[in-house]
Amino acid sequence: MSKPACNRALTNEQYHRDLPSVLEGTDEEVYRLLAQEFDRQQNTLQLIAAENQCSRAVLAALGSVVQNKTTEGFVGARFHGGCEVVDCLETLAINRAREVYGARYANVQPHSGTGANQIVITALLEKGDRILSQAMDQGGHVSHGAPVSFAGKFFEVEHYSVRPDTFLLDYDAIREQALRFRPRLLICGASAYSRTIDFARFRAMADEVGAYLMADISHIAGLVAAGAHPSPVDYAHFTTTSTYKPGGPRGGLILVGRDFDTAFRGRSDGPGQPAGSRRAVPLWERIEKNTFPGFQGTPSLNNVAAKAVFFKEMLSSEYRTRQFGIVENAKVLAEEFVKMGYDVLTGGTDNHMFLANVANFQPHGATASGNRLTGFVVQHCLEDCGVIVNMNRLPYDRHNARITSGMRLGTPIVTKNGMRATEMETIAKLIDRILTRVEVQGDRQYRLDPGLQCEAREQVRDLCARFPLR
Ligand code: DSN
Repeated sequence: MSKPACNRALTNEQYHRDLPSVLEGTDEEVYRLLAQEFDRQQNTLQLIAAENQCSRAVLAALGSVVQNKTTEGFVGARFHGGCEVVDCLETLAINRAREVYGARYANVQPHSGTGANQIVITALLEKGDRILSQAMDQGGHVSHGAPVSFAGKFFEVEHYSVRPDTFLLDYDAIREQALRFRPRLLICGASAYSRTIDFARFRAMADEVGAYLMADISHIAGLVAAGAHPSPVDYAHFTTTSTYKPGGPRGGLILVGRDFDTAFRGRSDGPGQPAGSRRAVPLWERIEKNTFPGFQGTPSLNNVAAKAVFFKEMLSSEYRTRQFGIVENAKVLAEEFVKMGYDVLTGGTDNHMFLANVANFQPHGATASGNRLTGFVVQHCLEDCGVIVNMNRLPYDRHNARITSGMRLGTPIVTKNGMRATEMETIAKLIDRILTRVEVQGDRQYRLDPGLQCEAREQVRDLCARFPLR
């Protein structure tokens, strides 16, 4: 009888080495698609404000055997054995996140920014409670209670808007709305708003109406960490963010500052409740219980490991300096568009992104058909030329979300790859050259000269070759 084969155990180094080749040998189709996506990212200009580019160290942490580990609960109170290593990883991630944001409490388990918001919302509210948040088409986020979202279905939601003349948040009007509507949760934070958010004013409103304040800083989380945007951590009861938007792995994060041990007040904890009838639960504990078992099962522990790596990067001077570079680049890009006659909302930006109303753009002598540009046409004709942006519905937009009048541009990735003011000027001129020559034939139809398309693609490829993925 032959002896059973006894394979020699690999070291960690050997096991994880050459993972792409292992994939190629196992599944060539997926391997090829991943390689194509690498080429796409390397050879086209990434200007989507919500996107960023994580480091190779973060990628390495994502692609490790930590992904195999299952457990529920939190460090020190797990429901499975074998957690001694992942406990250390999660503790490291928590401590680093707290240091990055000066927070008293950090929860690194949410699977996404939207998940982090849902955890906070359902930890605080009972069915039918009221939420006041910025409308999605006014720059807010779908997870803040848009009718199509989870929160929009189970809670009573009112939205606040930006001013129709300036497109700025009108804090006095929001306060009046809060006084009338009496929300139990006030949400601030945006995905398409280019100006500084006054978190202190939002907290004052929340206190005045007895609401909790949640600040979703996903888009500006890197800027906040570096001090390039004021921090909400000690103003909001809860600060949430996705971790990929500031440049880390996919995932979410919940932070609590000075309110971390404030006692939770339920809807039924008002007058009439017998004194001492309930144990006062601090806010952090409420969040933790609602993360597990309330909302999630096993955290993605490889993402938790990658978050730890990313939070260490966020503490570096290279990361912090880059956040100011992102803002500087966005300002230069916006100014170039203003100079060329584009309708940039609010006239510019304080952060990493800006919006332009392309329907108001009058190309010099182009668009022979007289049709107006739409966000859809802009996104697609730029993509034909290797420039990746997204159409965005603008406040008071006459188009729906699948057409839009807006173009949203952001600078996190081009800045990460080393581009500066000169390149922002080049990018602005390139986009303008395409948009002045595209022939708009309808809200979704256009014709682009193939010669121009080739030239533009060549220029983009050259630019990207000089500033490769880092
Ligand atoms: N929040 C979306 C955006 O801003 O594009 C992506 O998650």
